[in-house]
Amino acid sequence: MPTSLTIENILDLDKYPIHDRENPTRGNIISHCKADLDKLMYCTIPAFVRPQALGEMAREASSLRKQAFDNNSRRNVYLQRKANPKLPKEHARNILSSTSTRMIAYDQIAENSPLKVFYHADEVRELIAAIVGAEVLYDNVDPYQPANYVCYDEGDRSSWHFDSDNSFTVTLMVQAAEIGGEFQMSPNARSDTDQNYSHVAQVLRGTRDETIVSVGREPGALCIFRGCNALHRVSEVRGNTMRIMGVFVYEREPGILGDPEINATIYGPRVA
Ligand SMILES: O=C(O)CCC(=O)C(=O)O
Ligand SMILES: [Fe+2]
Repeated sequence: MPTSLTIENILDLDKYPIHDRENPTRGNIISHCKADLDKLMYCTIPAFVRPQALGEMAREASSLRKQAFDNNSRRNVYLQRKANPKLPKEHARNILSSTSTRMIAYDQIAENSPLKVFYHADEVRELIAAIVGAEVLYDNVDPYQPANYVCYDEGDRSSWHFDSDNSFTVTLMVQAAEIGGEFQMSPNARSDTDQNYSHVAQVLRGTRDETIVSVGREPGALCIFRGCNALHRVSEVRGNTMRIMGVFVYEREPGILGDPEINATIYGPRVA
């Protein structure tokens, strides 16, 4: 891995001149992405990261795979692991499904990793801020959360859920699975003011499949989505190629840390 990796080694700045605020191509990327995010609840920038940097990320994630925390659980869409006996069996809160992913935390990733160089680059953070309509964004300062690799081996999947903390989620497809590992979304499943429990339960029971879209992504694609209100899942991975996702956490306030109890469930007992 090169020791003095810069953002130009990771992104093709000729194709995506995001370092130049006056460049009309940057403006176009922002306006397209903003419009998609508003309308579809997600946007993607295809082939954003150079293949060589993706290769380095994939090699790093594979070499860290043995140290990853096997995050296997049964959970509801609100990321809770227990049913609520006061609510009916068929209530959305009481529908639990299995999830299994392999989490590689920020502290396990090399300082000079292309994943971290990408995450900490001002150009990237400022682009994302413009797309999500934030005046400024800050890096998360938790020891484990800011940038992760999430790996899916054969049989792994992430069941339907809403992301809890943030109004948007940022992912980078590092390596796709041979079969499966599809990112699916039911975009307007709830809103900030309406939990829409009956609709959510219908999606979970498979009776609202017409609301589900597949978000196609080739390796190198950056995806920003409204994971807080768009119900989403990753279908079961098949075949020998590990699905590797980079996941990034940006904040609207400086100095934000994760909740240690939640961290222990995501990254394992070593962080407790
Ligand atoms: O792996 C993905 O495509 C999305 C995973 C996910 O649900 C998330 O990062 O919140
Ligand atoms: Fe999610």
